[in-house]
Amino acid sequence: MTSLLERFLTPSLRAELGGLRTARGFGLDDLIRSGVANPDSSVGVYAPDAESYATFAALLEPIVLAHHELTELPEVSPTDALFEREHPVLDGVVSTRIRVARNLAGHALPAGLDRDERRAVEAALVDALRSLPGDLAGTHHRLVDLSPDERRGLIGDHLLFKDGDRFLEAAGITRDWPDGRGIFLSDDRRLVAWVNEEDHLRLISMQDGGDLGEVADRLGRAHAHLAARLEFASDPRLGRLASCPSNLGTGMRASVHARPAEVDAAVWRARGIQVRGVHGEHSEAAGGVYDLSPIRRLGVTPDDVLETLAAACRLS
Ligand code: ADP
Ligand code: CIR
Repeated sequence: MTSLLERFLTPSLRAELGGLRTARGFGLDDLIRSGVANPDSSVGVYAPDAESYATFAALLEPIVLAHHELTELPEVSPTDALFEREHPVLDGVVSTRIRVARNLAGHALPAGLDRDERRAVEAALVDALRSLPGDLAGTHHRLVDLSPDERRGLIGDHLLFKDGDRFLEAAGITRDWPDGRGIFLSDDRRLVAWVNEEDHLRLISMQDGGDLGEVADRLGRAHAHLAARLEFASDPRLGRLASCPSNLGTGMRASVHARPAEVDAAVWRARGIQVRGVHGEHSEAAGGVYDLSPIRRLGVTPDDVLETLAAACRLS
């Protein structure tokens, strides 16, 4: 499989972009480190700052359009309220999860953070997370304070990000690991926030079973609370800005763990659905359980993402 980086970075484009720098000093080499080190990448680039999307648009726009299967960039107006429509209970589903990727305006993206700026991002996020009310309230755990056993347990329970991701590592996103990283868990463990993994914030709502409406409602309430206290980076055509072009737009990955009759990834891809293993991206299925999620996150609304997921579940 050819990465989108390899497909679009022609020798002439490399020459054209080679001398450019963002105001923070990031150049083409900083964007493409991961795809160069990992030729099996599907995308192959991570933006080190928001400005990269403008400075290196000649490379990143074709990648964005191809990934989200668009012919032109849409006008988007991200809202703090995520959902307006009702969503159903999905049958035959093991568990349901929706996450959004968010980054704070005015800071470098994770590939471009140094230790001090990463700690500043962490402090702002933890402050806002600690103010979540009611059923959303919980505890923040700094990664440095979790023992190897505690980390393994949380990863096994699908709550915590894994470490040692070679794609993130090559991009420089794991620099100074585990400093400045952490996980916020609500008391019932159904609202989760990842701090300074691939993005400044991954806000996650998840629970066993298929109650998509309840998972969406929880995420919507948490997102509105945080968006009232933090400024998330966004762009009129790219939506919410993220490290990876696959997460622009809504920044939303809505997934189910399920046992689909159809397990051919190419068939699902043609239906706009990505199949992942049971421990997330680049993992394997176990016991016939797969992770199914809509691929498009840009040029669609959060409600559209959930409706695509619900339609896929009816097919599986
Ligand atoms: P992300 O969704 O944040 O892009 P991953 O694909 O690495 O990242 O998944 C992160 C974790 O979330 C993994 O442990 C994965 O098993 C878990 N996960 C994803 N979808 C579900 C789901 N529907 N139910 C339970 N766990 C899930
Ligand atoms: C890659 O390019 O394969 C990795 N950097 C991961 C890309 C994100 N994956 C995805 O499909 N959303």
